[in-house]
Amino acid sequence: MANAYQTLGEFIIDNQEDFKYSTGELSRLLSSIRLATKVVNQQVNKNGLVEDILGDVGEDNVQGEAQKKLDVFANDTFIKALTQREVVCGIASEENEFFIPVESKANSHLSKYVVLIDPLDGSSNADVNVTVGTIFSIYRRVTPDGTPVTIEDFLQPGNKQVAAGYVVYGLSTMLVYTTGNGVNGFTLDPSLGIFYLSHPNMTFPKDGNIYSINEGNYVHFPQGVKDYLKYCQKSEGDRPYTSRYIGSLVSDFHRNMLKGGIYIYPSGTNHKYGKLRLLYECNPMAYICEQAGGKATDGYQRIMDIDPCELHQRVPFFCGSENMVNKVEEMMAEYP
Ligand code: AHM
Ligand code: MG
Repeated sequence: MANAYQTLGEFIIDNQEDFKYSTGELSRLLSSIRLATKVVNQQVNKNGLVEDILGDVGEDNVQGEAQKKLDVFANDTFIKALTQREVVCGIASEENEFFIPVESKANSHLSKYVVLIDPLDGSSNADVNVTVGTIFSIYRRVTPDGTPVTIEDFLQPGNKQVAAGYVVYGLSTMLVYTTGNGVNGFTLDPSLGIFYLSHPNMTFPKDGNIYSINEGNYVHFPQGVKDYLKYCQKSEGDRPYTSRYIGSLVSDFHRNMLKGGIYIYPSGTNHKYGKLRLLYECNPMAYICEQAGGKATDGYQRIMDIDPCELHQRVPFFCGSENMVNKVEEMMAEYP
């Protein structure tokens, strides 16, 4: 049950029994993500000030210490929080070529969960002080407990996700997540370092009037997407719609969920399979989207039913208010 001013920590514990296999493991895992989020948030808020965060990886700062870009810092922070607390048996990150097995130290019981993460999505926005995000996706491993994780544990379709969430480092920092029982959003009070439940039971409006796409790629788009854009821009009924594109999936998605809208990153002659990664970006956002009553497809089929074949696989992504996604799918179907 969602109560106003409930903290995220209280909410995780109170809703523990929602999890199919409730042993407290998933709660500990979510708590570790919450902790890492606060650490990353601190650095995001100081972005542009802290010397370590400025500059490119590989350069040394004046103290001779290796400089770290914000996305590297975020990646290290999440990996550290998850491995040191032994709340996962493996991690795959958009920033790492291979998955990271987590081995249990001493005799402590190793978690059954794997996490896939995009630690700092939209990171090119960080250089210009515009909102960035974190996206995470959690699965139960499929290989036997106690054995080292394998690639199979990570290459699961999105419909097997146990939980997924995102953090938006915006005017305020929000963590939004689902464990398959609706979507709830928590806002960080930076003075106390506590996330409070601010957006219980978030839902996607069935319809909307915002479309988010990088229109600079127009010439590369499939004809179905070009037709849909013409439809959005036509003066008829409640159209033309409004175009809004931050270039940070988390922020574009978040706004569209609150106001009603669609996000599209299609395939194109310049991006054969689109740009976004199935495992780190599309599946978790699709899970949240569906849990909030929206729809997420690759233009033809449900994102969460795609069987992944590699860790960094890209797919076209159409996600948002159900009626808007249905409309663009109708147009895509004209060009199978
Ligand atoms: P990233 O994970 O390298 O940051 O790329 C993902 C981001 C999304 O957040 C955003 O919607 C998209 O890339 C923007 O791409 P483009 O600049 O091609 O429009
Ligand atoms: Mg990303």
